[in-house]
Amino acid sequence: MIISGVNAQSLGWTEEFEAAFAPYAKKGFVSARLIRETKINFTALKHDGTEFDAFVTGKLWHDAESDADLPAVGDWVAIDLKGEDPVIQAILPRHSRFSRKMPGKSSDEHVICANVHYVMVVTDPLADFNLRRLERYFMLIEKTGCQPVVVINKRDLVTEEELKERIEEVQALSKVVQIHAMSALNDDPLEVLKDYFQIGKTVALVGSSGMGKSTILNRVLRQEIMDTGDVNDFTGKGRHTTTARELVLLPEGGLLVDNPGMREIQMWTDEKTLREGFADIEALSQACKYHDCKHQSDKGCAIREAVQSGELDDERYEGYLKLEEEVQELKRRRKKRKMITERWGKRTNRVKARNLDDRIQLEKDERGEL
Ligand SMILES: Nc1nc2c(ncn2[C@@H]2O[C@H](COP(=O)(O)OP(=O)(O)OP(=O)(O)O)[C@@H](O)[C@H]2O)c(=O)[nH]1
Ligand SMILES: [Mg+2]
Ligand SMILES: [Zn+2]
Repeated sequence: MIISGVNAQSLGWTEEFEAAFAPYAKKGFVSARLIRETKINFTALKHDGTEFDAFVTGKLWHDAESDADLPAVGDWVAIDLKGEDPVIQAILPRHSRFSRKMPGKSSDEHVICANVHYVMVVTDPLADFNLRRLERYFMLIEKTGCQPVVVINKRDLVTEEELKERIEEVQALSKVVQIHAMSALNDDPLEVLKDYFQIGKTVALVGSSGMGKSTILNRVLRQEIMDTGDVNDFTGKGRHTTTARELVLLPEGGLLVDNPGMREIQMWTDEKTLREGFADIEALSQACKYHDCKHQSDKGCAIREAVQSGELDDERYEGYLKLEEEVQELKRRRKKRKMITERWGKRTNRVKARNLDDRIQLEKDERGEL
């Protein structure tokens, strides 16, 4: 399929990508942006609007330390078109990526979309409206270098007074967030959100299932490309209407990624971040009598003394004791992922196999079964 009116700029190509791509251009690879993810491959879009399926090379799999090192929708990649199948050889450095923690037990990173400028959190003013969850979204967005936008959709379901209250509550949470209230059914989302739909700028729609993300996308596109549907959000057991992640070009310029509704939106972490959270306690441990102090029953433990004197909170101390366990768990999962990746990689480099547990959790979450 060829999409007309596409050029490098409208797809978000910049001088930085051009520079990063130069060594791959020498090898005869082409650059393309990933616009859709399926179980085994990606759909890529070239600067001229040509769409094609591409597979991930075994080497990328092999070198990936975590999920974040694998391609995601929104990525610019270098593709080798010379063989039988187009193969993604490299990911060009991302200017941003919006991630969350993998659903389920893993604390690993799940990249929702790469090279995003605005993350739009869509919520309603009623049952879904949750300040703690919005706060988590803001923390995640802050980590990525994208700009947060909150869309309070379905304003037709509340009074002006109630709506005003909701807006003020969100405002109080963050100084940098832009807030828009609308009804995707009665208002024109393209008009309300026009500041974000600019040539070459990528907007990601996120939020719980049934909030109207796909309705917004369809109206902005002036056509029904995404299924929309009623979801029983009180039980949260309803099937999600959108099941795949897709980046689309808007007729007026700009790019929009619709996402399946997400129930879990938590921080992902790595060893450094885990340790940073306990920097004060690690500093205390310098004063422990024994170099290999386990900070439990050892004599002369500065950390335990701080707990006894009330200087250090008991719960934080417990949390610190679990830190090593958590770091080890993180490492164990990475190793497991790598092994599975290699096994699958040997079988076929076409199959994208994340850590199997993660993959299952991810799919459950996106089908609304979590
Ligand atoms: N009352 C009202 N209903 C709306 C509004 N916007 C969307 N809806 C309805 O909400 C339902 C869910 O909309 P979708 O666009 O499918 O929601 P979604 O966020 O894409 O959901 P998932 O794909 O499951 O994540 C549909 O029945 C829409 O018609 C609105 O502004 N007001
Ligand atoms: Mg949808
Ligand atoms: Zn100690």
